[in-house]
Amino acid sequence: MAKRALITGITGQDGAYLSQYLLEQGYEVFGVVRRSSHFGVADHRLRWLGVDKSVQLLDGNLSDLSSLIRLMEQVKPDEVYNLAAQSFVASSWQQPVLTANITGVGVTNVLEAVRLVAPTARFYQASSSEMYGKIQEAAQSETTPFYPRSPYAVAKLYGHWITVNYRESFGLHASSGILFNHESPLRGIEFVTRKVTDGVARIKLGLEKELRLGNIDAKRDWGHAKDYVRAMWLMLQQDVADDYVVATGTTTTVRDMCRIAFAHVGLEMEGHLVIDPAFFRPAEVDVLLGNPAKAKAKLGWVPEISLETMIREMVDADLTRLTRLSS
Ligand code: NDP
Ligand code: GDR
Repeated sequence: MAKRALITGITGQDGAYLSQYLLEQGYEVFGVVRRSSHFGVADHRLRWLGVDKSVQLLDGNLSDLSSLIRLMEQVKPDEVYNLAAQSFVASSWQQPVLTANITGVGVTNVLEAVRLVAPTARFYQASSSEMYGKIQEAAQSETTPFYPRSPYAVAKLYGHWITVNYRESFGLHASSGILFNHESPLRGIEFVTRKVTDGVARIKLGLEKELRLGNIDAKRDWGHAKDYVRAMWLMLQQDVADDYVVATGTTTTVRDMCRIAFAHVGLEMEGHLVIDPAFFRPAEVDVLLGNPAKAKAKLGWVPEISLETMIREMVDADLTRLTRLSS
């Protein structure tokens, strides 16, 4: 019998790549979709990967426990991946209570539904390197203390610890993946890599002249979403649930990431890049650098796609999209 996976956040970047990966492994894939007035738009990432017809989308919301209980009864999942969240750090200062409710307490709703209806299902929580915030160690591992710097990171920290707590309290097979930034052509346009690759493509095509960014001195450990969803799956295949850092072990400034994108289309960054204070954050995470040694040793996981390859793939995808739109 095919294994059954239930994914919250299936319409997001990771949800799309995880669906594709699980379908390749022979899973039946179910996804939670929140109701929107824009019918037929939510599954655009699944369509991009050509998997929209192969997954089953079901109505639910992380803030509605009864919807999650009903979904667990209906799907009877072997594995539950909780990827849904208000995931944009900058928005979390504008909507701190919603962020706490969905990104934080929403995790408890999913865990409660699992505990009450599907207690033998394996559970994955999408935790974040943002929890390290003002870093307490040069390279962050599973033992590095946390210091969150945004309402988003505070909410994620709650989600992380409630996952650990349900594992320890109720014996759930609940794992927390502390994933560092991961990107792809399916990344939301508001995140810096995609904003840059879309902006560079627009400048190349003569649609825009400048690209406006905030703090380009910030450093991130960027990987590819395709590599990172494999690590999520590997965590749930272990006999014992645990927490893992997933990262490349290399950190790069926003400035240098930007330079890769401009260079790919033969343009100089200088002359196009404008620093705009509107994009600075009330509190910044200056640098993140993950130590993925545990994931390598225990899961046999190593990233395969470099930052350079990924940024070039993203620029090419944006050039294709924009060319299609304007033709
Ligand atoms: P996205 O922002 O692309 O996707 C978020 C998903 O959550 C979307 O499917 C969205 O649905 C859904 N969602 C939001 N609110 C609700 C709600 N109330 N009920 C049900 N679903 C909801 O995020 P990513 O794919 O990039 O990230 C996946 C997860 O991993 C997130 O939890 C994120 O915080 C976390 N993470 C991401 C990292 C990254 O670098 N990408 C790194 C570390 C952690 P809709 O389509 O309707 O908006
Ligand atoms: P982040 O990603 O906050 O790390 O969260 P984002 O790409 O938004 O920012 C990365 C860094 O770039 C700086 N920056 C800008 N960011 C944006 N979005 N727009 C700009 O114009 C800009 N200019 C500079 C930011 O200040 C920051 O330092 C992502 C999300 O996916 C989270 O959900 C996830 O948990 C973490 O990664 C790990």
